[in-house]
Amino acid sequence: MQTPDRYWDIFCRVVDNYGDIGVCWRLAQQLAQDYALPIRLWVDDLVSFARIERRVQSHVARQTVEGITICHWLPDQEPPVPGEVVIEAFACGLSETFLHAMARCQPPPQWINLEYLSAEAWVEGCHLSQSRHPRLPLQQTFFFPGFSSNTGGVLGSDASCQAREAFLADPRQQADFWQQLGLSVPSAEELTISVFAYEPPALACWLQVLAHSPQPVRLLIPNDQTAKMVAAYYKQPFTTGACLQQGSLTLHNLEFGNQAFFDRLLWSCDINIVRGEDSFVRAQWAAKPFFWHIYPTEDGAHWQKLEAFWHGYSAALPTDLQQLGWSNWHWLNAEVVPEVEQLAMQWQAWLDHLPQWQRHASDWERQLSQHGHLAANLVRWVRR
Ligand code: TRH
Repeated sequence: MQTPDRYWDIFCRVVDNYGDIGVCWRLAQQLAQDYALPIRLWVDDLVSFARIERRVQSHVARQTVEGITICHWLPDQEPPVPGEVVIEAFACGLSETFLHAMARCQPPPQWINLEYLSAEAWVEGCHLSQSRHPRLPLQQTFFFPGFSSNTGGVLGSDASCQAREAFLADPRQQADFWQQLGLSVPSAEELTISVFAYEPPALACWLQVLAHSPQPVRLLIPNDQTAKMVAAYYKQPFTTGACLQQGSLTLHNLEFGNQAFFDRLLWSCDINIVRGEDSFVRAQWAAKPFFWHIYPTEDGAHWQKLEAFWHGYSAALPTDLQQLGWSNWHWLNAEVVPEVEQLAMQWQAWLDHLPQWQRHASDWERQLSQHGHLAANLVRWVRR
């Protein structure tokens, strides 16, 4: 028998992209900063991590950033003595060796499986459900983020909302941000849209629509999959820092920054296109109109997830706006590309209601915090 270490261990396996580490890093920081908890974050892919957090060195096996111990998680290289709380993110799978080490602890660590965020109804029934290990004296608890009081809530913090308010109230901070990007402050008539998506089949069609827009449009595209599509469409290089222009449309390729940079990008734009899980949540906290390009799954199950969220998100809107909003979320996610004329009409109809979308985004942001933040809910449950 051994006593568990004082740490909270978070295990993260990067499946692809940045969503898994994005969620784990935000959670780790919040637990460390707001609750003074000693956090060890185990990540199997430090290269991806370093892309969204510059202070992380991808070749260093153990390092400390923001007071958090970051360890390169290699097969069978887990801590010999587990921490008092073990958070397994997205069922990433703990090794047999580590599970046995957990089973030797007295008391055994609180083993929490942090699941993916979904607005689907079944989540409420599964949140905080428990499962016994088939052989070892261990029990895991499934912690489901979600959008109701019967779920774990979403990751967010009062401090970040206050930072957003301060940023939006301060033209100097905003000007500094645009300067950091090497860009001018957008003019009043210009529409700024951040585009952090995957590879939407309708992208080229939408770019054509925007190029003929009656007002100037500025797209800010982090250097990832969508940027590659842009390069292919225009048959021109579109790497970090590059700028392309067509008609009313200007496209800028942005270098990745850390999560605080990404938040400021969302706060600075009139409209945001986001994807995955963490960027999707941050767009909601940005309180700006947004489109969700959901992570597509082969079995098409992502449509249910998308519809479930849209259903809740749009519930307070009049029916005509619900339909208009959904039709625009739909083309972004659809495999079938619409006709340019059709998309132009749909898009313009949506834009004509921009003030309503903006009000709605602000209302939703206020509503979001009512279910408690995920980190707070997690800590409360562990200390129950
Ligand atoms: O990058 P994502 O789309 O990835 C994930 C994974 O693919 C995962 O397998 C899948 O299940 C999941 O999506 C749903 O996820 P997301 O949420 O968009 O995460 C991106 C993270 O990158 C987020 O934390 C914000 C961060 N980021 C920065 O920190 N700086 C940047 O400049 C940019 C563009 C993003």
